[in-house]
Amino acid sequence: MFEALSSKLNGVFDRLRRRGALSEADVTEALREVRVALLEADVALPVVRDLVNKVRERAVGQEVIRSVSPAQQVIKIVNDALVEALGGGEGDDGRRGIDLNAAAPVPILMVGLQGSGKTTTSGKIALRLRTKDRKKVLLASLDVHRPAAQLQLATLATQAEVTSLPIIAGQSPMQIAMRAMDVARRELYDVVVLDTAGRLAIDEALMEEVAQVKLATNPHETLLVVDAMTGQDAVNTAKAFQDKVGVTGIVMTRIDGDARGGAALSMRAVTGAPIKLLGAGEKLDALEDFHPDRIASRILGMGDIVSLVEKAAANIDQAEAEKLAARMQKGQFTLEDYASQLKQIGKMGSLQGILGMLPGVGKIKQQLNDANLDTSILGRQAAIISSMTPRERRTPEILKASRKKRIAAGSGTSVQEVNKLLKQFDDMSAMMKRMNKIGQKGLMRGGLAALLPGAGNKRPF
Ligand SMILES: Nc1nc2c(ncn2[C@@H]2O[C@H](COP(=O)(O)OP(=O)(O)OP(=O)(O)O)[C@@H](O)[C@H]2O)c(=O)[nH]1
Ligand SMILES: [Mg+2]
Repeated sequence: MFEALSSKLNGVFDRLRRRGALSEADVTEALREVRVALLEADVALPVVRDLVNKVRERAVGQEVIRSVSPAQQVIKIVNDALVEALGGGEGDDGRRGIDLNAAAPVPILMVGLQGSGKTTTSGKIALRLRTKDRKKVLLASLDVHRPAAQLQLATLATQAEVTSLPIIAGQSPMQIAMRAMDVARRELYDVVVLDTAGRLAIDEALMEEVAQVKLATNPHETLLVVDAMTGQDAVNTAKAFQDKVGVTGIVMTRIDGDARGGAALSMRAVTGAPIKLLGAGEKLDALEDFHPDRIASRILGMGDIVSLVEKAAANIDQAEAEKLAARMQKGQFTLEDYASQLKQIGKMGSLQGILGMLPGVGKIKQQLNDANLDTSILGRQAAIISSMTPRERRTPEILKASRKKRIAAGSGTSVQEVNKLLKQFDDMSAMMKRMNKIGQKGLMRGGLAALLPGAGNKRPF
């Protein structure tokens, strides 16, 4: 969803890079373009103004003009300001999920406009709480306005393998809510998710009804579900719900669509409520944590290494990962291990998808799409390694010209490619030694990122 904004900003920074040294006028001009890009992406005007002013203040204070890499400095400043505007810097690492820190049963109230995704998100949250947090969850639909609404939630409950409150015809939303809490207390549920009917922000009576339910159930979280596709409207909606009902967090749905990134940026600033979760599809497992830093870096086209690592970690065979990590820690990482990491990367799916998350490649993703990069690079590197003898794999130092020639011929590649692979492997080993003390997680992260073209020596994070 953030691609449009991302490529806009990339254009701005490309120009900055080409210029080298920045004059103060350049900074002002860059900020004007950033401002336009943000506005075009539907970021609310006051938020844009704020961000631009902050960046200008900081940039001048840090003497961007005399910096060695002025463009990088501006990117950093814009990025930091974006993260802040997105709600970063709060909580542990700036990310916040659902807060369940209250006496059970913890009520969670779902509110939002018609069709924003409340019922689907209720199901997603139930699934997540049951599986990840091992909570006993009760789903209850207070939607008496749409005939099939309660059945829809019951179906989702079945899919998520949680209980839904038995439907009793003729009850009011308030009665259902009270019954849900009652059942939850008696049957010792940990969490009760109360799904409400969609309403129009301007419908006073319905807004009043949900406000009453809120008063009666005293939810620990009141989550406003907004559709990212509504852009600037999402901000107005959020504001109306915040004023009339009061919300503790926002769930932004349909980020899998081609929505513009701006809504996320304005949400927090306009409502004061943090974005807690993202809906990324119709399926029940399509629920993501909101990471301000990641979204900011995606907006800037600076990549999203953290989600890359997560994606990788989820696909890596755990036992193998642990074995690898142990070897890395002992400094015993060999080309054989490298080959096995290559295989893991193959499992992660298309390389294009992974590349898209790496710094600087977001904008060339388009061109990569038909370049068939995935199989060719990984396949060739694996072929090179399998053309080596076991001894060569263990001690690549013995690889001199003649051996390299043989390997190149054996793998159908060139000596150049063999050299490149060895160089990459060297960089990676060196990095691993440096990261020795950071622990297993850090090691895996470094190992994987170093494997990917272009990420190796420049960003040994
Ligand atoms: N692509 C995509 N579709 C979603 C997402 N969340 C919900 N939907 C779809 O949006 C449609 C409406 O979702 P619901 O969960 O019924 O929305 P609601 O807010 O409960 O609707 P009302 O109760 O009628 O107000 C359904 O077809 C969902 O499958 C999402 O994150 N991505
Ligand atoms: Mg619904």
